[in-house]
Amino acid sequence: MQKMIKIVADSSANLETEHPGFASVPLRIVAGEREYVDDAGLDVDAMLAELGEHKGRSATACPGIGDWFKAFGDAEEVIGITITGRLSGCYDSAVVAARQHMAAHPGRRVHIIDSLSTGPEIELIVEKLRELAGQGCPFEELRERAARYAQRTNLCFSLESLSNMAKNGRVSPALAAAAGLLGIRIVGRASSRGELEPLHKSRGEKRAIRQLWEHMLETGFSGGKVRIRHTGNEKAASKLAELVRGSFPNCDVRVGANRGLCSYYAERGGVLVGFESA
Ligand code: X90
Repeated sequence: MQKMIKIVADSSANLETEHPGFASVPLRIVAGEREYVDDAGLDVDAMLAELGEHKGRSATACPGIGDWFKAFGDAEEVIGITITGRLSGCYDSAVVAARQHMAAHPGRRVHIIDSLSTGPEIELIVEKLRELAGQGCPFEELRERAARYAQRTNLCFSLESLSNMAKNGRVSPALAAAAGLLGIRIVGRASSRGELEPLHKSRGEKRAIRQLWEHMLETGFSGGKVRIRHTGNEKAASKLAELVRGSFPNCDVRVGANRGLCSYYAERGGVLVGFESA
């Protein structure tokens, strides 16, 4: 029997449910004495409510090397994928863990992919990895095909607040100030270098959703898969899904909620969209 390649992703992928061939590696959100582990046990709504009350600083922490070892387990072959290394130490810690793991277990193979993105774009790549691994695709080929697929996946978003991004040095205070204006949403995308790239300052949610949809079409969306993840904004997420289905009735589009890490940074109202382009 062909051995199964294990797929591992950090919790920014919003895929907290583990399966035999898949493990999620949690990031942490820290606010004063409180620490929230972004795993299946996290109550995201309660976390957001508590963070809303919290007056002091808050921050996030990427997984340690030991967390990655745990996720690799005793699999012979592992492909891991992380949030963009431009904004997080996740990729670096995964690479160190992979190197040590292979040194300790000769014959085993671990490859780590930097998604240069987060959330629902990673979700799409994980779906592809699982599909190919399930078909028995060999390790080297899986690496190559995943890299090729990732060239036609994209992430765009609409954010009502960038205050946690700015407080943790991940975007400029000037951009965060613009996002903080009443009714303004920052519509943007993950750049090819894996950074937050603002595209529009949209007035009102309706316009923001329109701009997301236009951006998708301009980027070459033509009815491929779409994964929409929101933080407390099912309404906007569903509206966008309707727009997509209006033009592509048979499109594979799914709407879901962000887990802890994405919710912390996307904040209430935030919508993240992963989509395939041609
Ligand atoms: O290592 C850590 O502590 C985690 C830091 C993560 C920082 C970025 C999180 C982004 C979450 C926000 C909007 C999308 C931005 C896309 C940029 C590639 C989602």
